[in-house]
Amino acid sequence: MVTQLIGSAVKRKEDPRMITGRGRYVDDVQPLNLHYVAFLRSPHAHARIRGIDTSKAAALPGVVKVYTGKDFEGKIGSLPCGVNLPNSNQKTPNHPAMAVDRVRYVGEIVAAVVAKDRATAKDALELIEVHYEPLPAVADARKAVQPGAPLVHDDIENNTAFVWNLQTGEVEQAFRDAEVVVRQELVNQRLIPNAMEPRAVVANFDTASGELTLWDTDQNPHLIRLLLCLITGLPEHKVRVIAPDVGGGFGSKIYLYAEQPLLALMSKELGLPLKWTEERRENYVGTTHGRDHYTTAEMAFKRDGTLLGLRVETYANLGAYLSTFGPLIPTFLYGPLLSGVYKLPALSVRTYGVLTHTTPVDAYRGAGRPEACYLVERMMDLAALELGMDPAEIRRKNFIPATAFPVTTAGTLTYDSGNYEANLDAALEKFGYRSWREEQERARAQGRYIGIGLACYVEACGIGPSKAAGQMGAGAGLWESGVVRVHPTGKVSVFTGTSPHGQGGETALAQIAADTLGVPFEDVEVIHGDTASIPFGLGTYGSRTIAVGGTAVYLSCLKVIEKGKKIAAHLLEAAESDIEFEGGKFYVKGTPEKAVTFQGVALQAFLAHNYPPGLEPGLEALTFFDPPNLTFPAGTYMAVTEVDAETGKVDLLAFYAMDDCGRVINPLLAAGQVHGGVAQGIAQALWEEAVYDDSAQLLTGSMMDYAVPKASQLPPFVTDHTVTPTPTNPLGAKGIGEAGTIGATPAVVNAVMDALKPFGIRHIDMPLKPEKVWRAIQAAKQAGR
Ligand code: MCN
Repeated sequence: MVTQLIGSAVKRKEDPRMITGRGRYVDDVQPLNLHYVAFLRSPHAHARIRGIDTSKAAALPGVVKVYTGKDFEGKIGSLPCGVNLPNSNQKTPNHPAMAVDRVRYVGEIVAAVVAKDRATAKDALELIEVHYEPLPAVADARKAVQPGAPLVHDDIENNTAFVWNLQTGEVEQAFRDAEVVVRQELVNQRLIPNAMEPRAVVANFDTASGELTLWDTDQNPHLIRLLLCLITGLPEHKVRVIAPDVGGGFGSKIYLYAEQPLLALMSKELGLPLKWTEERRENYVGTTHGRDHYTTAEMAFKRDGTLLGLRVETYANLGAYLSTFGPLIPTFLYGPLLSGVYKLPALSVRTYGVLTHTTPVDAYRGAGRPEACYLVERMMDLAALELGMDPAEIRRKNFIPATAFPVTTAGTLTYDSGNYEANLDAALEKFGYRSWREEQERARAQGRYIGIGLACYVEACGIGPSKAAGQMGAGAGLWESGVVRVHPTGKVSVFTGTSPHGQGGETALAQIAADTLGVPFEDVEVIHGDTASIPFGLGTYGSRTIAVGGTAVYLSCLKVIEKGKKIAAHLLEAAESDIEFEGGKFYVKGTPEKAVTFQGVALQAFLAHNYPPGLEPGLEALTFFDPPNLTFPAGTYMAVTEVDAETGKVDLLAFYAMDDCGRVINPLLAAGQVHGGVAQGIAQALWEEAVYDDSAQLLTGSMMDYAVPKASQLPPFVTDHTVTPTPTNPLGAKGIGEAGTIGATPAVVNAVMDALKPFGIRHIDMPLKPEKVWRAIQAAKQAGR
């Protein structure tokens, strides 16, 4: 029986429990005698703490203890930044889990209350008296580097945590040779990840055994355990971290935050199980943000549209402290991707990593790659405008040809495989590019402003290899573990070090295992997210579950089959070299009726009665897979927008995505990933932005002010894919989890700018809210355009 599960649109295994309300999230964990924690957070962006009086709060009935930063001095080390960028003069400020004498952003923790219930803990917060001496603050990265700007950390001059450079090819020469130079300042605004489930922690220290169990809504439980132990001294082998069902993360749940070590140590000291669940307003200030770049870009061309060079300078706002992977995002995950899908001969990138009095910034879906793609794809459209070329044709002219792969780009990455022209052709055909252009002409004749925007993205994901992490100065491996445990009845448990939190990994990994072992899909269960049951793993981010974790599972399946062949050869009285395996059966080559089922072999592996001499019983395999390279998915996206010239309102008429993530494991889930990502990418283009005022107060601190998109604002998406397998892993699969966020944003902005072309408007920074668009139209009209 060949099941052909790989490539099938199998429905998600996890859905029945999720959609019937039986998922189990951290907030559902209720150990006996559970107590609750509430955190007091700074209302000031920058202030000295002159004193904290906790006496009234401590006296409130039901309060167990009130903690301040002094209680943890010497007990919790600096919250870790896991990156030390080479050759960047990086300065990593001390990051206390709880502020002691100074606060540096609104939302920083200054005290904690432990109480018998949530309401009492919250009431007690209001009784804590903090004497703050407010200090000047700065929220904008460009202002923060100016002389005289308030310093976030006294010893970090100009608030500059690092300066990172990448230079390849003869950039200056490229600009001297240029016939046309396109120059643009671009804002890639700050975004706030909005996972459906906010962060939550339950810590339970068992005073008898000395073991700590930490339920944590995260994307990488082993890494959280490692970092937690490194800064608290808790012994790693006596700490169990469990990420049960996790309701989304989009990158924001990768990091070790203050709350995990604080709850761990408070639970240990009090001998009580403790729970903290973030409220949405806390989430807006206490959980990392994403993006926040100010960039100047210059692109050099010949008049025929040939790309000669790109020069980029970016001020990346990192917030008040360097988050766990913060420095990686605007550097190694950004600069190298600025080659895009193009033959770029010369590239120069300089990133200033800037500290400000704002919530720390780290990876948000796409993490550096959306910023790169937005820049490259906006610049290509601006060049097309300047050169009078069709946006599709200027891209086609500069594509890296399919014959060039593997190819090392000006971004110094070696792209594994790609066929960008075939993808563009398939896209233009499927999207009806030509007929939309005709529709645009008709609409213009009627005074309507329709715009068509293209973006051809490439990204780097399937993150490993570990060696690359080392070269980037990141203190983490990037391999993945996968265990395939066959039970005596032939049922299979798969243990993965990845930690899905919405992607459908339980289903996709089961498809890989079931297909490879030839067992029914229902016979495979995927287990993840518990350090006590799975081998060390690195988790889910960088769209790596399938390419890295899936490969580890696949290779373990092959090991199981290899051992199975030895057992089958013995049972069938044949030479091992004569045993074939297909469709769940071991058989003798040329004699398919001489066969034993996978289940029969599994049973013998455990009975070991009639068994090859010298062979260990049992049927289980473990693989740690460290990929030789990243994978480089690519694709063409197209948005069609209509701008109401009277109000500036943008309507999205259509959205199309043609992805190439190599071999697709589950087209339903892959399309789901694209849908979610596209919604987020569109939202950045049109609606979402975190806004700070001049005193570094977050003005968009709740869902009332921060425009998370609604389904009703989005058109139906048309998705399809081309297939260019990667040689990086035996599945041929690249990642798809972030593609939508990467390609959608420039496609939409390009579409709006195309609609505004008759007004002579070149560029408006995101988000393209009606007021901004209206103002640009008014200004253009007044200028007589
Ligand atoms: N898939 C496939 N074929 C491929 C690749 C992937 O069928 N060649 C499908 C699989 O079903 C797999 C899913 O797509 O389960 C995603 O796989 P992959 O691209 O390997 O990405 P990851 O599972 O590693 O997910 C990480 C990625 C990232 S980095 C963010 S951020 C993100 C995202 O996925 N956050 C998400 N998708 C999210 N989806 C939800 N619902 N919630 C989040 O927080």
